[in-house]
Amino acid sequence: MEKKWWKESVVYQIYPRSFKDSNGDGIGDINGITEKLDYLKELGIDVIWLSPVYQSPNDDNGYDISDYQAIMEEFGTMEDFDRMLAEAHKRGIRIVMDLVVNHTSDEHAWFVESKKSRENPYRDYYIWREGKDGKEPNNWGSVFNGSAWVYDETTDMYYLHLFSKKQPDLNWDNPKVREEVFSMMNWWCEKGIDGFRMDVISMISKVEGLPDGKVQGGLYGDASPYVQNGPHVHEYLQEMNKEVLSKYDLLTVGECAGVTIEEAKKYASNKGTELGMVFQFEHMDLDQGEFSKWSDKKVKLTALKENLTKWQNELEGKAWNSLFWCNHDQPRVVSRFGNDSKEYREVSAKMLATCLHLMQGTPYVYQGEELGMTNVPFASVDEFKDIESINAYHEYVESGLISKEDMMRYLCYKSRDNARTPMQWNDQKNAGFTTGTPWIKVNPNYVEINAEEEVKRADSVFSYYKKLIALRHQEEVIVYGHYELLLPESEELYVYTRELNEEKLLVICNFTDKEVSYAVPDEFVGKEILISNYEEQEIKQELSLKPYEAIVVRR
Ligand code: TEU
Ligand code: CA
Repeated sequence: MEKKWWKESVVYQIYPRSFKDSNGDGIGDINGITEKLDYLKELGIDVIWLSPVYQSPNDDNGYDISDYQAIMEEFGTMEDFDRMLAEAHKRGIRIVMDLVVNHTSDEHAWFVESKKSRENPYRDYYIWREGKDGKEPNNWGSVFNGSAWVYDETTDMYYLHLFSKKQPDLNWDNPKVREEVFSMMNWWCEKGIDGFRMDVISMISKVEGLPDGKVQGGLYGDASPYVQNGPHVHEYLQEMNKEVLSKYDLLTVGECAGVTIEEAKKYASNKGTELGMVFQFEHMDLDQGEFSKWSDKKVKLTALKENLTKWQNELEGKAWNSLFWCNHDQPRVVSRFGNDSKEYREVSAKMLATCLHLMQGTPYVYQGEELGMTNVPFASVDEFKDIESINAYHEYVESGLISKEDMMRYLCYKSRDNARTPMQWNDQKNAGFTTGTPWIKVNPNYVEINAEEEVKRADSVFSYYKKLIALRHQEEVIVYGHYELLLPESEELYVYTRELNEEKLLVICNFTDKEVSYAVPDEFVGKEILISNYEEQEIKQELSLKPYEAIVVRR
């Protein structure tokens, strides 16, 4: 397998708004990140993925960009950015930027022009269509609820927005759009950034004719078959590779909603013609219900194993995996796949970390995950800030599809705001995130769960992540070894091996709050434990695993 620095790295995702506020306005900022670089150095990560810091009216917290070459005022200045980049590089930490180019903000100069007239030179930068019988051009719903079309009086036409109304989709079929995007990317690369995480990049090419979608559960048609992995997406990414990516040494990861194995092999092929790796979401969708993500269904371990194993096996030697449990769009993993009770929070957070970090691929840690941060006890809908959560609440409750009580329960379980409350730095006011009023409430459990306490304590979740990250840097088998699943039928244990040349590891994870016994394969009996989340026990033939116990054994 071809070696690459980004295959051997661990990435840490920062959601700047919620990371660290340096000036008391209640909003995290770039200088706050610079202040905390030593904390990240201590954790041992190699790369930061920075969620968007560009100028934005913040309809979707920075994922609606009005100027790609300016920094959001609330976050600081371009000088602050340059200093952060230099300080990170000084510590051997690389910085990957979020690239949001499926859409812009409606306040971007291109869209302001585009709206002016049908003849405007920027008109074809976006996707404008005539109405059909006085209604929207098709039945597509937006990801953030409601129709995916907005009627614009000025020119008596509709524009497409797969996300919010303030996020009009760019028309990638227009070569001028591609040229503008590539030149902006080159500008950032020349500045010295180390890569891109590409927002919904699988959605940039739409099927011609924009056909109606199937209506299921909700009120609108499903656009995904016509916008995900569309007809020209690989051609456009190959062009991007040629014009930008191939000229620098970058980490590139495409956020690919709806990506299949076959598609992933094209996006992230080892040949390096498009991207380095993709984020796939199948394992994040296994606990969906009748109303897609709005559900409190629990995932079945066999389903989770089957899915992750498929990705491990099928991409090996052909493309590269990214590994994640969390990001700014997902609830906290310890509350979702683990157990966030007082008794089991720490041990289950460590078990989940072991399970993911021992796989093949590049692991991503989302801010606060390394502390075992949990979901948030939101008390009412007014406490949510996230456009997706607020819109979904109104659409489902007002249409009577979901009761108020059920919807609140689903939001507390799945809302993106679970991941967006401030980073818990210490047990002081506002968890040490800000001296002012935080833009979103702080999880009250910061008094017990916070970085200051965990950095000092040898058996904390933080110290455990630190060990896992260091292990990956030491052991090639963890990066490149072949993965094989054992016990596929077990609903209790996730067991797999990793093998490279003479090296072989056995990873055993108990996903339950009960003791479970396990018959260890002969070759591992009596062998050395590499890492474990309990007091180390001798590896006997018949192992008894404690609740949420995780053990890695070396042959
Ligand atoms: O998310 C893409 C995406 O597909 C979302 O629908 C995601 O599945 C959803 O938020 C989960 O509830 C990206 C960004 O990560 C997200 O923060 C942005 O809001 C979105 O694109 C639009 O830019
Ligand atoms: Ca601030």
